[in-house]
Amino acid sequence: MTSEVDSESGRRNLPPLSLHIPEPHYRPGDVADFSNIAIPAAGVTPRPDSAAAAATMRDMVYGLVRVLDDDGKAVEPWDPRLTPERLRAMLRAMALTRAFDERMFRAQRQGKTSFYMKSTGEEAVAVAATFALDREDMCFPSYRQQGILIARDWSLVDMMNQIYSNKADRLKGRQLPIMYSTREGAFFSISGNLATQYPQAVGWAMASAAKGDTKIAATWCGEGSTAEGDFHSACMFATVYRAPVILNVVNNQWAISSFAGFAGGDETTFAARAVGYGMAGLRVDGNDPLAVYAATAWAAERARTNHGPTLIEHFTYRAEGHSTSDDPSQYRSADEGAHWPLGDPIARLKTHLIGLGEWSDDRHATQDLELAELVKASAKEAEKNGILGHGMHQPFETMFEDVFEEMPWHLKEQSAQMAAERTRKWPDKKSGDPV
Ligand SMILES: Cc1ncc(C[n+]2csc(CCOP(=O)(O)OP(=O)(O)O)c2C)c(N)n1
Ligand SMILES: [Mg+2]
Repeated sequence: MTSEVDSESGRRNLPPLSLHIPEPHYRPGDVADFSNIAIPAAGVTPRPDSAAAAATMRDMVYGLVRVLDDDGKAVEPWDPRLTPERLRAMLRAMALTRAFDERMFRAQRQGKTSFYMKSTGEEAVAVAATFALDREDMCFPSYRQQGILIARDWSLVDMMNQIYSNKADRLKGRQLPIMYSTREGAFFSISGNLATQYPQAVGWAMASAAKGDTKIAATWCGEGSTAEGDFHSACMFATVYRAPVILNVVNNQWAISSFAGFAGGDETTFAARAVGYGMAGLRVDGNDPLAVYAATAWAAERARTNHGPTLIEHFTYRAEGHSTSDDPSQYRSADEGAHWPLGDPIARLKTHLIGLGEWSDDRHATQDLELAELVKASAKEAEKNGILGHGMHQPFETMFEDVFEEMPWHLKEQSAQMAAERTRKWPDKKSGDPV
C-alpha cells in the first residue's frame, strides 16, 4: 500500500483516507423506531416578530413550530386563531386533495394515463400554505403540491384533462401528466428538472418588487432537491436583494429511494441552510396544518413588508411511493409511515375541529363520500375529452407550434415532411386521430 510519495514525505503511518456513505436508518424488514428524533412539544418554539433581524432568530432553524398538541388542542404562541368555517374549508381542501390522488393513482393503474404522483401525508404543506397566501401571490411548486390548485378551488376537470393529455388539455399534451400550469391560477408551470422553480420564484419576486407591485412569490422543493445548485443561487439572490419570496423545503425524508441523509439531513436541519445566507429560517411540523398556516402567514407578512425572504422547512413524511413508477417496499421499511411521530395532517385537523365542537366523525365520513363522488363525476367529465391511453388527442402538427411567434422556415419544412409521411403511412387518418 505504501507509495513512493508516502515514504518520501514520511507519511506512511497515517490511516488511508475514506468517505462516509450515509445509510438509511431502516431498510425493508426492519422495524422502524423514530424515538431518536427530537420532537419539541407544541408551544415551546417561540414566535419572533415578523420583522425580526435574521441574526436574532437563528435558533428557530433547530426548533419546530407546532400549534396542535398531542390531543389536537391549539397552543400559543403560533395559533393563527382561524374561524371554524376557515378550518373546515382547509380540512375539506386537504381531504379533496387526497380523494383526487386516490382516483388519479387508480386511473394510471387502469391505463388511462401514463404517470401520477400522490401527495399523501403532505397535504398540509400545500393546502394550509395556500390558505395563508393571497389568491394573486405567485406559486412555483414542485410536482407534489397539487393541493395549491385544489385550495384555490381550481377546476378538477381541468387538472384531469392535463393528466389525460386529452383534447381539452390546456398544455396540449406537451407536458408529463401532473405538470400543470395556469397563469389564472397563479401557478407556474411545473418543471421536471428539479429546483429550477427556485431561481424562477426569486426572479419573479424581484420583478414584482422592481415594479412596485404588492404580490409575493412562494416556491416549494423537496429536501433532495436542495442538493441542486439552483437552490443555493436562489437563496443567495433572495437574501441579498431581500426578495419578497417564501422558500419552502418539503422534507418528506425521501427522494425516490435516496433518504434525506444524502442531501445532508443527517448533519443538520434543512432550515439551517438559511443561517449560512443570513436569511430568516423556520422549521415547521409539516403535518400540523395550523403550524404550516401560521409559519406561511408570518413569512408572507415579512415579505410583504420588505423584510425579505424566509426559508421554511416542513418536517413531514412521504406516506406513499414516489410516483406510480416507484415501489418503496424495495428500499424502505414498510412500517415507517405508521411509526412517523407527527401523525397524519387530515386526522390532526379533524381531531382539532371535533375538540372545538365544530365537527364530528359522522360529518367527516359523509364529507369523504361526497368528495369521492365529486372526484368520480369530474373524472367521468374529463374522460369525455379523451384519455391518454387512447393515444393522441391534439392535431399532429401542433407539436411544432407555440414556440416562435412566427414559425421559422425549417420548422415549417419539418412539419410538412411529417404530415406527408403520416399521410403515406395512414392515408385514412386525420391529423387529430390517434395513431
Ligand atoms: C435535475 C434533476 N435530477 C434528478 C431528477 C430525477 N428525480 C426526479 S424526482 C427525484 C427525487 C426528488 O426528491 P425530493 O426533492 O426530496 O422531492 P420529493 O419527490 O420527495 O417530493 C429525482 C432524483 C430530476 N427530475 N431532475
Ligand atoms: Mg423528498
